[in-house]
Amino acid sequence: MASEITYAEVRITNESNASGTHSRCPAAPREKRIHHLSKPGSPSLPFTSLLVLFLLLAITFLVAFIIYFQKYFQLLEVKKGIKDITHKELNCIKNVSLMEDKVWSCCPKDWKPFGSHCYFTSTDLMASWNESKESCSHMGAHLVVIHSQEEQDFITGILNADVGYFIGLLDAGDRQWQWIDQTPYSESAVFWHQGEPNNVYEKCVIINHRKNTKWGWNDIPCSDKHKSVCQMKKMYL
Ligand code: MMA
Ligand code: CA
Repeated sequence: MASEITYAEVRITNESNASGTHSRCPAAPREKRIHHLSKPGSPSLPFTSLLVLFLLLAITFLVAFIIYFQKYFQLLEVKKGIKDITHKELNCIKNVSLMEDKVWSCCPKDWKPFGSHCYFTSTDLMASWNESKESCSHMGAHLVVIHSQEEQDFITGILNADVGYFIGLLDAGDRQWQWIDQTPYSESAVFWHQGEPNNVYEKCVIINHRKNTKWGWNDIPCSDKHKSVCQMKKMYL
């Protein structure tokens, strides 16, 4: 009996050890784990998320602020540009470009677009080189500057073969050819008629059509009266 009791006691001890560890142990650490998660975590976790949220909000505000001011200044520039435009009517085309801003490229009405420029042939009476230069200038343009075969071909394509047109090329002295927009004069892109330039006293240049050499340049006296071609940069809105 006594041994049975002892056995029973032992069993109980064993059972309590065996089942107790299995049943209480997961409960005890679970409680402990909850305490660990909630006690130090309960003030820091929401605090961290609040901090992250605040930082995100701050970054979003900052980005929005920067974008807003960028757009604002862009708009100011466009407005200033529009004020500077002396032309009442523009023809614009929407550029198929990935560039987000300044999508529309415009030329004044009656001007012809080519590349990044607009071209205009004088409709008024013939004028000297200086008068022609002034006339272009009043329209926010300058006498045409030609830097490639493509440009030369485009320009001659819009001209009348029966008359001559002043271009923005000038002899600064001693056959020092200078473009009116200060871009360099390159011997690799010149379209002089055969035998031209031929006279040191002819310091201005026209583009005209000759039966033998077709379209080309000729140096002439600046006081001669001719039509002219004006050029300006396209306006981007
Ligand atoms: C001729 C020829 C040119 C010159 C002009 C001046 C008609 O062309 O000599 O080189 O510039 O005359 O009018
Ligand atoms: Ca000449």
